[in-house]
Amino acid sequence: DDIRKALQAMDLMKLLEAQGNPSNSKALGEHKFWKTQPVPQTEGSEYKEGPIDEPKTPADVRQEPLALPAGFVWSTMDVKNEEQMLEVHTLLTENYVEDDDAMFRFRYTKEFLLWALTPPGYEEEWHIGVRVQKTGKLVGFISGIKIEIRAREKTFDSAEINFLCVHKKLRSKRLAPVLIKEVTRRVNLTNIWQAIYTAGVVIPTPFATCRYYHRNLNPPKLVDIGFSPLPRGQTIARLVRQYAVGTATSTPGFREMVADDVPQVATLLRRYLARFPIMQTFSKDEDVMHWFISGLGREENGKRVEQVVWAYVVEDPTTHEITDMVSFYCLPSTIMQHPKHDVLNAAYMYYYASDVVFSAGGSGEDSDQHKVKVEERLNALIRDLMVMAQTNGFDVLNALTLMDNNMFLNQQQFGPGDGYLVCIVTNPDEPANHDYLHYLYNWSTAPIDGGLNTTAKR
Ligand code: MYA
Repeated sequence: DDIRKALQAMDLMKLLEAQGNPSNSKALGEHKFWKTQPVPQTEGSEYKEGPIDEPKTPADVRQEPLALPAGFVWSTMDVKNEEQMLEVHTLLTENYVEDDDAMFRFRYTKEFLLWALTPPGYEEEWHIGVRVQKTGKLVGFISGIKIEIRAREKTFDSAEINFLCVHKKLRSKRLAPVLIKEVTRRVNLTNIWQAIYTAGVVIPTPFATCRYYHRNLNPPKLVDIGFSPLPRGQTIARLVRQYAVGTATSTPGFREMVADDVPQVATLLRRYLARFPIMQTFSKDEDVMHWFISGLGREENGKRVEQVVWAYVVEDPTTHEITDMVSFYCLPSTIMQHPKHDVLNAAYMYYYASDVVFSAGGSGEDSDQHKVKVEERLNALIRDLMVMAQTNGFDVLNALTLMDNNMFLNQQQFGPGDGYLVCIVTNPDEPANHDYLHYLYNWSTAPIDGGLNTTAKR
């Protein structure tokens, strides 16, 4: 009832959206909101590498929160507080990203959210909720964390925006632009003027377009739930054989990453990622500690903390140097309306790095011989990662068409998805319904061809 009453006040939203954007009142075309924002407006326009807005200082920024329509209030969320985390978790579990056919919905764990929202230097003020004033019910959320980005030659502090969510009953009321403007304001107040984010929707203007690929690790279940088709003439038993990955890893020295590996892994990762045009820098070792070690499962105060990240290294058996690292994170999806299964245990490829790319190969780095060597090492690493994912009970390993992934996706039998979330398509030549798009706010940079070689992201 309260939501319904508050809804009546929501016609105000249209007025509010013009707040601070005088030009908005004239903007009647497509992307009413996005055309007012400092983002590249058209693809193919000239890209002068750098900020789009004129330089500003925090003193130029509106000091009070944006106005919400009557009946709603802002609420900064303390995700380290169990009750507040539960509220964010419930909102996302019931209302976050779904596929077009409403078969699957992301079901981030509380441990995942804590990991994703509290890296070193995170700002509580950037975890922003909207509540119904009367009942206190959380109905909207957006989050930012601080990360350092390098885009081509330039390195800058940035926000990474994620988990934008509006309760299903409040959709299409222009609440999202208010959340986006409020997070922008709070980020700007800390003298940060750029942001990076990904989305399944097309807005002005992506710098990279990726597609999700899926490696089947549990054929009977994936067929059963309609995630992947059973091709005519094919049997489950044959699929099981086709996708078997074994139970033992094969790279000598392959083992779980531990805290002591952080300095070496950090150096290797930075060097590897420096080859890509746009990346998160991981310039501090504590970033590597957070993103790869803090997410390991453990007992805390007698309670089990679920694992979020699975990270592995290859330690050279003779020199004891770390030559490779590879990782995935766990992001289950709710399977909606299935009699037998209610969760899809999905692993998502995360960062990896290998010193093989720096090894001399034949007559030069780009020689065919060198490429073969790189491909062989990466494929071996991913095979071992699949063994670990399957052994740990994951049904599928997902990967995007970024970094060096094109070197192993086909060989390791990843199939192209029909969306940014789910489903192995029957016809791989069919265009995807959704791509997974990468965006920068207030930063112009030439788009990256085919999405390859961008940074990975949670
Ligand atoms: S991506 C995940 C987004 N979440 C979901 O998909 C969950 C399920 N969906 C929902 O909860 C709602 O549909 C959402 C939109 C909340 C997404 N990114 O309020 P509206 C634009 C950017 O009437 P609703 C993630 O978390 C849309 O084009 N803009 O719509 C990264 C339109 O503008 P325009 C989006 O459906 C988020 C306007 O909103 C998105 O009720 C990065 C319509 O508003 C989207 N995913 O709510 C955010 N979806 O008319 C940007 C819709 O112009 C951060 N819209 O086309 C920018 C940087 C900010 C910090 C800067 C610091 C310097």
